[in-house]
Amino acid sequence: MKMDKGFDINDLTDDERMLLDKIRRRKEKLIEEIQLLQSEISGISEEMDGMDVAEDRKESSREKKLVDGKKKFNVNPDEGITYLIDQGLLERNCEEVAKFLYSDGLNKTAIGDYLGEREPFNLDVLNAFVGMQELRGMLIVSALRQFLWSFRLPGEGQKIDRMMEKFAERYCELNPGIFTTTDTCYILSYAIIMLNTTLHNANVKMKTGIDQFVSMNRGINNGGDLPRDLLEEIFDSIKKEPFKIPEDDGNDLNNTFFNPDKEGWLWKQGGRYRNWKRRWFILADKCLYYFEYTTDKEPRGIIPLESLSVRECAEVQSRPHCFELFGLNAEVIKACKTDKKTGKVIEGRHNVYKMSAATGKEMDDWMRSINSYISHNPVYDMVHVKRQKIKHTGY
Ligand code: 4IP
Repeated sequence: MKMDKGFDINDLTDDERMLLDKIRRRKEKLIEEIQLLQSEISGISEEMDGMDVAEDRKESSREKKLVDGKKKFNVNPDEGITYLIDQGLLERNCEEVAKFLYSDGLNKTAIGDYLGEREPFNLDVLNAFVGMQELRGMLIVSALRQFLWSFRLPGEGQKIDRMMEKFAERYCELNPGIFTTTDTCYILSYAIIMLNTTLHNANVKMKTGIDQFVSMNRGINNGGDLPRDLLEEIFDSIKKEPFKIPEDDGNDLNNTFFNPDKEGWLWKQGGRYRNWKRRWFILADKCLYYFEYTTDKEPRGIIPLESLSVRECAEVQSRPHCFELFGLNAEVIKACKTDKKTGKVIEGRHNVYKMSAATGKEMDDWMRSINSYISHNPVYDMVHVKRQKIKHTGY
């Protein structure tokens, strides 16, 4: 082959021509294959683009349904859960539903309502929900803070009771050896909630002290006392930092325990001698206590409010804004007072206690507060039942 005058196919030998043909065919084949591959690639990438869009659409519709489900749940928890299950977003399984109750965007009142239902499935969900609370190694007050923040306790006594029982069981299971029984943990939990009220409610002027808190909890550990160190630690924790309770609209634990106890000056009429004395009154533990001075340690008299009623009454001896406490039968009201001469505690001698407030508003406030104390509170009854149970277990 001569290359000096340029390339001429006629100068090629037969063998060289055949080789050149072969190379050409191979090249064409390769080009064909490349074009085929390119078209396949572009087909696949189009397909993939299409799939992404479908996936995005699917994902966004899932998201939307989840948001809808949460909204429905917040209005009606049962309907919300049913919707999410029907849409395939939630399994009908108590563990899965309990897990869902910890997700963002749910109303804590709705969670509390759902967990408080008596249906077997809801009870299983409650079990699973409390079972997901990690309370190991926590001081009971911290455990309670965490528990009461995860949902809002409903107002109904039986519901509160079920939830607090579950809390006590879970706490004792994860922290064995602190309390003798779960009832102890249950009673102490309520005592802590009440302590929070007395320490942090601006309307309560006579704050519970550590000694009072210790004595309130005497005998609750199956007849024995809890270590003072533990009670002191709880007391300090609550004093330093009040409970954070999810905000809401009303009829719930906040009304049950976080209602202001009341205290203030009132004029009281004597029993036998109908003179009027200005006394400092405190409403607490279902009793009305009265003191001569705000700083007195011992009350002059104690009026248990159980089985009493309150009503406004006409002006007495020109005293304005009068109201009275009275029993259903006109007998002497069960109450006690300190006898001025002997200093001994004696029975009261009133058939009716007449009080006079400084203003009409104060009179209304007192009557409202006393009424809310008098009206039946199932939660107090439940705590009372647990206390009785502990008392009668033979310790
Ligand atoms: C007293 O009058 C005071 O009013 C007592 O109120 C009252 O007791 C007595 O009623 C009444 O006789 P004197 O101070 O003139 O003795 P307080 O204890 O707040 O000082 P009550 O039962 O209202 O506390 P009788 O019923 O105990 O006599």
